[in-house]
Amino acid sequence: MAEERLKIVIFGSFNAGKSSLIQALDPRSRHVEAASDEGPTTVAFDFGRLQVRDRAVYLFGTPGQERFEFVRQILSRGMDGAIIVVDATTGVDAMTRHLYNQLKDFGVPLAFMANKCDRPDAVPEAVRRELPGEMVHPISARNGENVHAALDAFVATLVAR
Ligand SMILES: Nc1nc2c(ncn2[C@@H]2O[C@H](COP(=O)(O)OP(=O)(O)OP(=O)(O)O)[C@@H](O)[C@H]2O)c(=O)[nH]1
Ligand SMILES: [Mg+2]
Repeated sequence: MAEERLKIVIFGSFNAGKSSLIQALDPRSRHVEAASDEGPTTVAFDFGRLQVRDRAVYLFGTPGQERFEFVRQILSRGMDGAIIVVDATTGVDAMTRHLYNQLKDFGVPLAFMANKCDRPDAVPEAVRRELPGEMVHPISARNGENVHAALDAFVATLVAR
């Protein structure tokens, strides 16, 4: 029997922690980055792979910078689900809203990850309040806390469809 595959694309503002999340989920993941004033930034995409609930999950991380809209569009083709990473120390910003609106129009299953919850100034409850009715999982891509459980919960909703 052919193994079922799931393509999940990771979106979010510049610096939210998309690449770090994929790194935490798949330590062997690959990342195409360039130097910027704020450290390495994704200019093409991140790619990771892992097994979740008997599914081969393919993770594609997008660049957060606005000018890479065309890359996000290419990576979005054929996706089964989308994750929006939000920096829980800065909250839901204009870029996050823009991505959210686009993905809602697209009609793809969606979950949010409130990232950087290892930091004392992270406020995941504020992120959740700003996104009524949406799945919001608090995580830390840095120390890996809750990343697998959050992805597992999202994949469960995709499989149940
Ligand atoms: N404290 C803390 N820092 C984090 C966490 N996740 C990411 N960071 C830091 O945030 C910065 C950005 O992380 P990236 O994973 O590169 O973010 P990105 O969303 O891929 O960024 P772009 O590709 O440029 O849009 C880096 O300095 C990371 O070390 C986290 O869970 N906790
Ligand atoms: Mg990145």
